[in-house]
Amino acid sequence: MIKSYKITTLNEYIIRRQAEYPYAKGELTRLLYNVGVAAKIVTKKVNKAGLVDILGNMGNVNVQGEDVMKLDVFANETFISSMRASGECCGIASEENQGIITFDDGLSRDANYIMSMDPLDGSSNIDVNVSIGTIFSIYRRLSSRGSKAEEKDFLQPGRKQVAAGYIIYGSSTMLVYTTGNGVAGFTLDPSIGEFCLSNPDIKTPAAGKIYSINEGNYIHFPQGVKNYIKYCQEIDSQSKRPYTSRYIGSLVADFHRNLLKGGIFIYPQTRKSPTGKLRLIYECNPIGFIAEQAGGMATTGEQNVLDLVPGDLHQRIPFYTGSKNMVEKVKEFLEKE
Ligand code: AHM
Ligand code: MG
Repeated sequence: MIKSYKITTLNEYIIRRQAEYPYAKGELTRLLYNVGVAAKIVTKKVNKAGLVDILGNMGNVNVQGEDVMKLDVFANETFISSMRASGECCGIASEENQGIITFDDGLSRDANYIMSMDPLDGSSNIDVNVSIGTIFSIYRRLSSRGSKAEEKDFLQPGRKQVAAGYIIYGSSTMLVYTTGNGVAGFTLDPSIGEFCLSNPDIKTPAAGKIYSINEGNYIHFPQGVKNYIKYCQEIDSQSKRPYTSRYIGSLVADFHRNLLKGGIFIYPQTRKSPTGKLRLIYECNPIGFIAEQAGGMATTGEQNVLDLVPGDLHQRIPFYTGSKNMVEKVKEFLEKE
């Protein structure tokens, strides 16, 4: 007897969700579809990274005499061209580019959406075969359709996000996204080239046992964070402490693990990065939106991340995200100091 498997592909899922909104015109659907396409192209390159000479610096020449493009530059260009090709995006802000990129051809000018992204996050892990990711965030434009996208379109609070997600290039590639109605995860099946629904309606445990922070920076942390780390390491059987410390150094990978297992990710301000290291628009807003949609939360320590109004495209903030009880706890420690 032939066994049949019922799978739901990313595209089927997006189309099905669109049907839940009677006035939806399929614009966001097409945009998300193209995110999936770009993710597959980048996956292919990431998987080949150890085999071909793609890890060299930009400007290097490979054995065929071709210019070698660094993986992060490749990811940036792939997502930009995929968004341009969708015809549903009028501009992009990328962690890799100083200013915004506007798409001025006929179709894109009329588009309703803009995208902000970190095309390849976890740069220190690119060359060493450790999980890396792409983070994206989609907003409705504020400028009028038919005109060029403007910077103000990208400086909206995270609360205004229409969709956000990430792709993790790990032992398998996964795409996790939200449109504000729960979080769903898809795993790429390379044999059929499709993202298949693997984690419907992801909910993060309210209390976890993992804390993720670069403890090498301990000496530079605010006192409240130092005290919280000590709290995580204390013995207390009721709250299952000591917690486990896990830190990959790729936000996407650290967040993804904690999202599924329960935990907290912290990147506070340090003496080296007095306002924090992670970028509000490209990293914290999309991750914060997913955290909230999964039942967790994201804060700067003082304010909910999604309520911040970005001052500039590359603004950095202190970032605490993950299981609700754990984020509330670290906030208590910060408030005491
Ligand atoms: P990047 O955008 O240059 O890759 O930097 C962001 C990364 C995050 O993925 C990660 O959480 C953090 O930087 C790690 O920083 P550190 O090496 O200082 O711990
Ligand atoms: Mg990054």
